[in-house]
Amino acid sequence: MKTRISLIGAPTDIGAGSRGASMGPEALRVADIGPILQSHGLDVEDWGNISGPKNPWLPPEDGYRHLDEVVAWNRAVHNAVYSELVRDRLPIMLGGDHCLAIGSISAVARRCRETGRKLRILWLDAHADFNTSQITPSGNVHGMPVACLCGLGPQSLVEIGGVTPAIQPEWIRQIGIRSVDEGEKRLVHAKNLEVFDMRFIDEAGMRAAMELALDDLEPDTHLHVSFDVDFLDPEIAPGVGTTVRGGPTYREAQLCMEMIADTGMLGSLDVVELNPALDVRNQTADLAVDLIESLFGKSTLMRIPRR
Ligand code: 4U7
Ligand code: MN
Ligand code: MN
Ligand code: MN
Repeated sequence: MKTRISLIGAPTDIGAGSRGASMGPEALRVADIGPILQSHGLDVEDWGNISGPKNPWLPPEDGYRHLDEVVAWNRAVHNAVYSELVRDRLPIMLGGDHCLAIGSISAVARRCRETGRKLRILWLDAHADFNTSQITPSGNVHGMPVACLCGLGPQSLVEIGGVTPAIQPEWIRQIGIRSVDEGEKRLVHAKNLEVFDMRFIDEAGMRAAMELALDDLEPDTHLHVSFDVDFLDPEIAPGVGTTVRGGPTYREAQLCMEMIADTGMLGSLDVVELNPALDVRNQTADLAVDLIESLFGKSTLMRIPRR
């Protein structure tokens, strides 16, 4: 059956440490995300943007910056993503900063509970996003979504999908990680998160990392990909607020996407943290769209026939 995709824009930088991720959805549309996916034979509906409170740009309070506004945006994302899943469509949430993955993944987890499907989450990111209000160096909620989804966070955020915690730490595989704060590192170890960090990718290669990350899928597994654009090396992807050097190259990122496509199990996607205010001629948005094409099965090279 033809893959039915729904684009949902969430134009906010409410959880970020710099302004501009709110322009991400429009930059991805300017990079032709919809028409390009359609050109590969996919059925694409673009729902336009959801809305939420403006960014008051205030300092953190009790370890969270803009908690009420972050909750409002995540409820809106949850509702929009959940509706598309119920319609049996594949939602692509166009962020927006990464705090919005609390809403999208809460919705996916809720739908998986209702349909009895196993859930696996690939977290492509330079960062583990496993901070809590006690240990965060910044108070920015985009550094906390994985912890919130695992039940470590304020009641108003952890309960968005109805059941707390939304997910178990064992359901996540993190790829490309290279910046983790001190307290966050202890928590990653304590909760036993599966992390394929850049050291692992340097030593074993992207292929081995992805083989291990994808090794326990079953025929009816729902695979969610949370793609933080700062996963990519900043030399190829400058348009993000929190660059960390030493990320995956163009080819490593392509292989990562192609191996996910090969599973045939992609069920939902976040594209977050793209910051057009920091980009150069929309190149990071263009690159993100190029990689998303591979995620949906465009393979760049022909296979050499074997005799
Ligand atoms: B992103 C940081 F301190 N860890 O918590 C924090 F380094 O969604 C950065 O992955 C978080 O881009 C980055 O503020 C969040 C910082
Ligand atoms: Mn992130
Ligand atoms: Mn990041
Ligand atoms: Mn970031």
